[in-house]
Amino acid sequence: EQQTKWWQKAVVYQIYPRSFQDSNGDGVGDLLGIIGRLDYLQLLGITAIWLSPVYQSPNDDNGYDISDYEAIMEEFGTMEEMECLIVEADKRNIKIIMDLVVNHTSDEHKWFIEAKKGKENPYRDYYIWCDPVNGDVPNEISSTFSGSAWEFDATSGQYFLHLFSKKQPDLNWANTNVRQEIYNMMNFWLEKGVGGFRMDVIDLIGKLPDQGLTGNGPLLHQYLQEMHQATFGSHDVMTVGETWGATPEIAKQYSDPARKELSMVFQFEHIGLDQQEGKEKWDIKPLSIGALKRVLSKWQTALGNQGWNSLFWNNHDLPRIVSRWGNDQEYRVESAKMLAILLHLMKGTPYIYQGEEIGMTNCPVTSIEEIRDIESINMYQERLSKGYRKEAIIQSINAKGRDNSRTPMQWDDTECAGFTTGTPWLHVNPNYHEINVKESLADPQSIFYTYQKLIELRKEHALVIWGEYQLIEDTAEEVFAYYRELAGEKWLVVANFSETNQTFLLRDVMDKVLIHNYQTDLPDTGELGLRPYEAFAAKIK
Ligand code: TEU
Ligand code: CA
Repeated sequence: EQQTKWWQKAVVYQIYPRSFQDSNGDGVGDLLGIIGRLDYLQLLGITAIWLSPVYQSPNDDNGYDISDYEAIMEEFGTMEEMECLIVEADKRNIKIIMDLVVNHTSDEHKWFIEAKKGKENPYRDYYIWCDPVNGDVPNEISSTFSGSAWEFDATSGQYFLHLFSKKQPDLNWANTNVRQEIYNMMNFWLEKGVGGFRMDVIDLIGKLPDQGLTGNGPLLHQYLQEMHQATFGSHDVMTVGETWGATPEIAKQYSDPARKELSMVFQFEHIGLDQQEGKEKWDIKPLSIGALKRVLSKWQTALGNQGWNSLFWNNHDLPRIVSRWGNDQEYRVESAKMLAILLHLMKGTPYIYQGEEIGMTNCPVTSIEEIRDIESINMYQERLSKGYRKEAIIQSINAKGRDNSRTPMQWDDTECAGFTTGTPWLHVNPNYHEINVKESLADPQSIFYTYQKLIELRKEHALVIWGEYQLIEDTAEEVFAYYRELAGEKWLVVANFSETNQTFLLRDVMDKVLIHNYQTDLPDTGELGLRPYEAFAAKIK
């Protein structure tokens, strides 16, 4: 068992600050609100917080459009409060992982304000400019937020590139001044004692836009090795890259320790399994459990010791998993626990997104006026203009829209779920009366205590960190079962990933059941009847 890094044992909790806890009644979450909830996070047992961006921003993309990397967004609080959060978290053995958004800035960043002044401006080449081609956009690159990725700038008669919103111009990473400015900023945060960085769409920084190439450009890994050397390489910190297109081979390039790049990446292969081939995220198809088993098992074994896995179902861009692949009606508790047990006993660093630990659900809307997310709003306009029916578009947004995961954290059953005493920036999910932290802490059978137990098991057993993974192939399609083994100790994890009764033939003899999402005894061998979403882990003889 190699020398274990702290982030190989960590469990990371993602906070979307805007929606976590408001402390001053303006309806927007803030840093003081987070500080006030650190004891809750310590009770859960997490050891790191991935903090979505808190830097100065006009909030065109809710903070992923940064106008000053070294100042705190006014609505979130002050730099002193940020430093206090780092200190208070550290007292509870919780590290703060900052969200590094350096593929692009806000168009209100001083660099872009300068760059737009003209072609001769020293900051012009901090961004990516192109002359029109045949009086039109330079090429067909499109924005993730609909439409062309090229925006015309009348002052200079050129286009600038934005892979996201028009207010998120892409930085030109080929410019050494840009890279040096980013490294200086990263060192500013490292010197404040942050525990590392989550790197937003980091696979895009090597783009070659004139060749229409966006992800995995030829200089990408050279930039990351340079960044490692210039910043976090001399600190014991964690770095996780958001790399939508990563395969295991690509993931090894990012996370093989010998390459001195990143600690790990978020891969999204499992996340794409309910998306129709060659279509957009909005065009969904039923999930194949068999495909999910194959994909997650591949990632469990393909990295070997040349990289490290991240494990997640949720984040601030994804619909809530219990609504997406569980059952958020009659089996909400059982299916949320099943999803947690199945994922958290796999190999890799697990990430819990705020509210996942209490089984928060999607929040369907009936009209676009209820939606805040720029991605959904732009898609709505685009699909309307293409003749899609409004009901169909709203249905897509209710299934996959990002606001599903951004409704305020549900703390208790008082007004606005205890999130704010003011008017929340985004509606609170009306089911907060039944689904909230207060109710979860008072119920020994709640989803919260399943997450707490899983985190304990990870802290107590090296097998969860280092145990070899082996999928059990000959099971019913809907039954996802695997072994973990280390130094002669063997665990069995079994999950009925469906709302139908299933059976599972137990070839082993169970020694001790470690966690189970139903409150009845399990036979120690032979044919098991699995109830809807039934899941357990057991040590076997
Ligand atoms: O997301 C990258 C990204 O491509 C996602 O927007 C994803 O493609 C889409 O949302 C699927 O629903 C990162 C951040 O996580 C996201 O919040 C930002 O909007 C985006 O980059 C731009 O910074
Ligand atoms: Ca506030």
